[in-house]
Amino acid sequence: MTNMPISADLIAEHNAPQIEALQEDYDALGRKLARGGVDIDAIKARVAAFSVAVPSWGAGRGGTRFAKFPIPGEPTNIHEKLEDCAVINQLGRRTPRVSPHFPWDKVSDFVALREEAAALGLGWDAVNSNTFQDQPGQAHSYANGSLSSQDAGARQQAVEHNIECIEIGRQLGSTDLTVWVGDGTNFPGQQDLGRSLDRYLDAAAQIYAALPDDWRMLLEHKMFEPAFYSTVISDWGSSILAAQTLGDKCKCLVDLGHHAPNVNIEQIVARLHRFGKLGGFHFNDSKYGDDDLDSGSINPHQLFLVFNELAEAEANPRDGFNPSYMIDQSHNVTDPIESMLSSAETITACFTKASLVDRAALHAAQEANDTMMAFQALRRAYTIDVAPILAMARMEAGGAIDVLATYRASQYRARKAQERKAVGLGAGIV
Ligand code: LRH
Ligand code: MN
Ligand code: MN
Repeated sequence: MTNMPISADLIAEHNAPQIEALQEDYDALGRKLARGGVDIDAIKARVAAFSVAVPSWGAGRGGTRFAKFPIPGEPTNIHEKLEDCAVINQLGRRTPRVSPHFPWDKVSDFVALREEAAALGLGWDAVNSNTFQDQPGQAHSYANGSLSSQDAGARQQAVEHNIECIEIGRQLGSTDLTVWVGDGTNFPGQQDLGRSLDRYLDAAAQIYAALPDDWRMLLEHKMFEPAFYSTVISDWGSSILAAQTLGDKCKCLVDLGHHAPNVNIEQIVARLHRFGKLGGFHFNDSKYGDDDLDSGSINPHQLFLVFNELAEAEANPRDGFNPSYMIDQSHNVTDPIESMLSSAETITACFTKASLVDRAALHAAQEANDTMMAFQALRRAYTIDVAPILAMARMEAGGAIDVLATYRASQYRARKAQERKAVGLGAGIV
């Protein structure tokens, strides 16, 4: 790959003075892990094989419904977003796929876009449909819902959009369609709670029928927003019932921010897996609602516990356990590249710590009802600083030991500020 946005020489130059210290830290951690019977190189190999997708929309500054504060050099189209995603993957090495959102990503030639991404070392993850906004010139409004709307025309339009997303995904090389609808109500009595779900299921079945054999349909639940009284697919219960109704290729996607505060998300993960319906994740963190804060910035322990359930699930697979991982954050006050570099590192750290849990000790303590030792089995892994494993895996794959320092030294954003046109002001997450 010749036209990569960050020069390999710059990365190597920044790594050089840090390699000796990294090797020392790696060896010291290796000796500590070996005392517990763990081979650090085997863990590093797991890390090297781990990946999480980045969303195309995450490359831009998010903003809130009150305001958006763009930064100079922010990407203005899917091509510039891809370039930024390539930077994240070049430096961090854990994010080789991009998840697109339609019609937010304006594209004229999908085959050419696939090639453009491949030339940047990127592939494509789940395609996200959008029936929660009206687009200019659209025949039917989603003001009263999309897949669950009383308006048969709006439902049909939403079905057709999703089928079009599948067709786009086929051209890009994706195999998952993620469906999140904002459908719901703001007033008691506004819609019949049962019949709106019936309509959703009928419409979703038409999308399901259009799925290629090797594709999955991922249903993303969300408790509230934009609807504030009831939401059609509000929780994992509605999601798993819908997925079971639709068929084997339909699975549930867990966005960490889409639950009530303090909900036990790791238990939801275990439940979905138990019934073969765990399809994927949108990683982010939250303090109050769907805040879309950076992964692990508020509650990294919860993220670790989620990965602990995933490690259990991996050891006890059901129905082709293969969850898709994606970051879904809104970067309002940081450079999105820096946030996603940092988040990918946090997510990978939690994955790594979960890999270090002594499962035999955990299970033995659970069997003996030894609560404290069961907890300690988790705690021992959680408190290990896995940074040297992550950095070594990155460096060996051509990435940066210190991703943020190397990114800043590259002056990438400043260079883009010279080349790219300015983003307009305004509200909204697009
Ligand atoms: C909804 C959501 C969903 C959308 C994205 C932009 O809150 O999490 O995944 O597609 O935000
Ligand atoms: Mn999401
Ligand atoms: Mn969300």
